[in-house]
Amino acid sequence: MQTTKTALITGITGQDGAYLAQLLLDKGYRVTGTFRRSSSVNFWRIAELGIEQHPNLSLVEYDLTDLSSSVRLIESTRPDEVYNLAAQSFVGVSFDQPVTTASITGLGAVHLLEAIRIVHPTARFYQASTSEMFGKVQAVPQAESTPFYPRSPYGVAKLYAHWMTVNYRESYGIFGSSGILFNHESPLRGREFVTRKITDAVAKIVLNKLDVLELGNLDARRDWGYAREYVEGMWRILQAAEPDTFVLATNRTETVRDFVTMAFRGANLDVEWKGAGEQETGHCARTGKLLVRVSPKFYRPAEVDLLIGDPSKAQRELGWKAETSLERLCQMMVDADLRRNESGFSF
Ligand code: NDP
Ligand code: GDR
Repeated sequence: MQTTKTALITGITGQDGAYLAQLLLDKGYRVTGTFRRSSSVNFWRIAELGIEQHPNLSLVEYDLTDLSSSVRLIESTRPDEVYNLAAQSFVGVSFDQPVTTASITGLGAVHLLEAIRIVHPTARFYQASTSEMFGKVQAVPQAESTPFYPRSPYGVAKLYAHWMTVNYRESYGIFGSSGILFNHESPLRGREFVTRKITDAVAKIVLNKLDVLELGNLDARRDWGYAREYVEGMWRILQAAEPDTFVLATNRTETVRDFVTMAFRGANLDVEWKGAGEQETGHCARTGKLLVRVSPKFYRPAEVDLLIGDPSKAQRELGWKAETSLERLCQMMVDADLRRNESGFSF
């Protein structure tokens, strides 16, 4: 059934913002999406989804680090639902830019919560929390009740925003909910993240545009799902009767190495692994050609070794479940990157 609701999405130029905007527009929402002023605005994701010119979509400039802009944004849009997806979201960069990350990813959420409290307290607020808040393994699998132990400035900033969301819920009765989402990927994933870096490199290697893929820690384990399904979970979180916290995950974990093997297989190449640690290399099983090597420059000062989520609360209370297998997701990404690189038009 079509709705007459309105939604505000911060970070519409990102992976999740684009998919969520499409989902809400399909449901009949009027959507305002925010983007940052920059010398070259990147609308390629909403363009690729075909919603850039949608009559129910408005795009407004906004920077999350500015409190007064946040107040004016909420005042002028008065949305039924606010999805706070904007963030400095790259864990690696957060070690180099801890203060910027704290300001955008941590305080930014509080600017929106304050704006809602001051001018529009009936809005429902979704905070994009993350499995990075679990960080150093305290329990397997990780659920809503698992203790947090973030391992990066990004994880710490997100934990602050997470607890502030809970605090505004408990202190002021704001409908503030948090989705603790495990890694989710897609053909629209940014190329700085490992899955897309891998699928883009596989495409380039196959097309002779790149020699070797260089990666950091191949042993890290992640619970990778399909982003399109996760934005549906975000929406369901805000449709619940009460504000709450939910884990969204697949409950399957694989190493970065496994994902590399899977991605090359998706382009009909089998990888053979040799050596260990910084000396580890991946070779074409047929020709012996070097395809992958490890470079310490991609290691992080502190690593999150093992993430695997327990999404049973979301399944029980929201009817949400991840459906797409990692093999299918990886193939989708490889195919998209082969297509883009063949056409010479790859973001
Ligand atoms: P992206 O990095 O793709 O998108 C982040 C968005 O935030 C971009 O639109 C970016 O704009 C915007 N942004 C960054 N800084 C600011 C700022 N100062 N003011 C306003 N907007 C800003 O992230 P994803 O789509 O992958 O993730 C969405 C959210 O979910 C993020 O908060 C992320 O931390 C969180 N998350 C993501 C997970 C994942 O696996 N994808 C898992 C768990 C949580 P610009 O295009 O200009 O850079
Ligand atoms: P993550 O995603 O840090 O989990 O955060 P990322 O894809 O960056 O890293 C996943 C794992 O791969 C290892 N790795 C590499 N990572 C990158 N980016 N580049 C490399 O070359 C490389 N080699 C190995 C990393 O060390 C790590 O262990 C993502 C982001 O979307 C966050 O915003 C989100 O909150 C979490 O997922 C859940």
